[in-house]
Amino acid sequence: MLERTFIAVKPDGVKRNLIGKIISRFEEKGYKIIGLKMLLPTLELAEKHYAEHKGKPFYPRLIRYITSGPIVAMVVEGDNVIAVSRRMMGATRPEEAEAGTIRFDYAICKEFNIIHGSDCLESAQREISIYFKDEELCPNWTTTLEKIMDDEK
Ligand code: IDP
Ligand code: MG
Repeated sequence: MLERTFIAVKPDGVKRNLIGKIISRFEEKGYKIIGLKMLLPTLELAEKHYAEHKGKPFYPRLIRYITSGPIVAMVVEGDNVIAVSRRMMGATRPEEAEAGTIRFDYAICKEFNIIHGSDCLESAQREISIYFKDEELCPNWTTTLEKIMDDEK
């Protein structure tokens, strides 16, 4: 099913100069980036994004972390992109992430784990609408992979 998901390179990923490498993983897979921007999350934005974690012991540190520097926010589109991008990211705790995943390759601690990705359709829609206005998205272009798949139909 064609889906959209919200992906962000977190402040530690930006500070470690990994923006390009992380964006590349999604481009190389064949997904289509239809929204992209760098921003410094405000406290209000961070609290909205991570509302589900409010009250948990790590919540104050999580909010401090995500507002500690710019993030690179993306909307990525593709077949089953929500579940597959979670697999590409790897488990929250990098030591549990499969070898070859983004978190396995670039992170060593569960707190500073480089990347965020929506975990289900509802979160994806909610998170995309927190970070992007509709008019900021550019869905109307065709990737080479989409063209190849179309031509083969
Ligand atoms: P996810 O990012 O894999 O979806 P969540 O459980 O939704 O993981 O947690 C959101 C973020 O909060 C994590 O990516 C990580 O940065 C941070 N986090 C999660 N659990 C802990 C913890 O136990 N201690 C510190 N930070 C945590
Ligand atoms: Mg999560």
